[in-house]
Amino acid sequence: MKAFSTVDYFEVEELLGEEAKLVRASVREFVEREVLPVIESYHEREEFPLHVVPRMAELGLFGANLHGYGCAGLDNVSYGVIMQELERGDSGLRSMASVQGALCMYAIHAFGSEEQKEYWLPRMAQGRAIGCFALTEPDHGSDPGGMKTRARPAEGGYVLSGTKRWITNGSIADVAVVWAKTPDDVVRGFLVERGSPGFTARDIKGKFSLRASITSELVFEETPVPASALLPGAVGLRAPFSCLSQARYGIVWGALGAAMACFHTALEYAKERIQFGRPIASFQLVQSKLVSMLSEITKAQLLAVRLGQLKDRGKVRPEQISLAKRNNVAMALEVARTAREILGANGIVNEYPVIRHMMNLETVHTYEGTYDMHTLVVGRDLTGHDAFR
Ligand code: TGC
Ligand code: FAD
Repeated sequence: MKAFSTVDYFEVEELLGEEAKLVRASVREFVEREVLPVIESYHEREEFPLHVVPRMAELGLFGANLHGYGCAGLDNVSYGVIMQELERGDSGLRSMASVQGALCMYAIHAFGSEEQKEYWLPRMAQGRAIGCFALTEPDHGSDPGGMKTRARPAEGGYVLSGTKRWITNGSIADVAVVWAKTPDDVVRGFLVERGSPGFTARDIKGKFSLRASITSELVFEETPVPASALLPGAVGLRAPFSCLSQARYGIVWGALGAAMACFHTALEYAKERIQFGRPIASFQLVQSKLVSMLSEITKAQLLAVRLGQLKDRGKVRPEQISLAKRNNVAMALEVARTAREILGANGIVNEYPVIRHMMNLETVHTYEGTYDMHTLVVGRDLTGHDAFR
């Protein structure tokens, strides 16, 4: 039985275009052949499988919905399907691609100079350069507007000082998109290259979640950057937030991939596992869990496709992305926990992917805006009252 047909109860595939179907097949094959056989060992060692980057680039997965500069220029539904298939493998894999494309390449594409675009985008699309996106700080996570990192004008450019934390791809990145405030208190974006004086990256170890992903702390101690490092079009918090909208959109689909992997594993397990002389799939309580999982996945699939269609028409609002990110990640986490439960003791070992997805989704629930932040974003949109402060 094919995994996708198992988790396509409402024939959502019919709503995908031809491009998206082709993309799904090729990314699925890549993940099944090259990622699934090795991902548990990378997870165990707390390493990212760096060797898959050239293949991801060859498949056009970096910045796939961006146009020009060597990017694939796919529609947003196809882009979403890529994120879904990557996260069916591991959230860390999708994260790497999200940060590279939706955060870093998008920032350069949307706010960079022509020179910056021509230099970085083809390199990043080809996987010859890796990027990271440094917004969060040790004391400013949900509230990035309070950031302490500063960019002081100096001869020929700026001097950066401050610390960024929880930065995906941090220590493997060739370029960091760093958000800092200038003396007029305005947030600006800078492209800081690896090896810049006073710039160090240290990995955060001991994570129980997203272990097959690099997460780092970046320190800038009086780091000089040339004037050409400034992203000219990025002025104010709106700039990093619009990058977040791109990445959150990808997560809406990615979470579906993790949920599908868990559901599929639980269903197959329930059919095979015998207790009280019968497959556990024959018990009403187990069926009830499987049906609830399927029902939530199906609703989330329809939400993702509709969001993609709105994005393709240029009609999507950040608040709609917030609602979908909040919903689909919470759904995936619940599906993963229920799948874990159906697997009994086998649910806690790495012979099955469920516990890894479940732990990964704890991060996905928190990064790119926590569940509660997105509740408040939609709450503000509905009521007109800001409940953040
Ligand atoms: P607020 O006053 O709401 O907004 C400031 C300005 O930004 C505009 N804006 C947006 N624009 C585009 N897209 C969005 N999503 C936008 N959200 C806000 C807004 O219109 C305003 O523009 P202007 O021109 O009027 O100035 O700002 P606030 O300080 O009240 O913050 C609101 C809040 C809490 C929603 C925001 O700060 C927030 O989203 N917090 C969560 C932080 C977050 O998501 N961090 C993510 C870090 S990156 C990451 O986690 C990567 S994980 C790796 C991976 O993806 O795999
Ligand atoms: P806090 O902001 O301290 O929040 C703690 C709790 O308080 C949360 O439950 C939150 O919802 C709640 N809370 C906060 N404010 C309010 C309020 N006003 N009302 C109600 N509840 C509230 N960041 C980057 O910039 N780049 C990256 O590449 C990146 N990658 C990451 C990778 C991993 C593995 C992780 C774990 C994080 C990553 N992040 C990254 C950081 C991530 O975006 C932040 O962790 C997230 O925004 C939350 O910030 P925080 O952890 O400081 O939590």
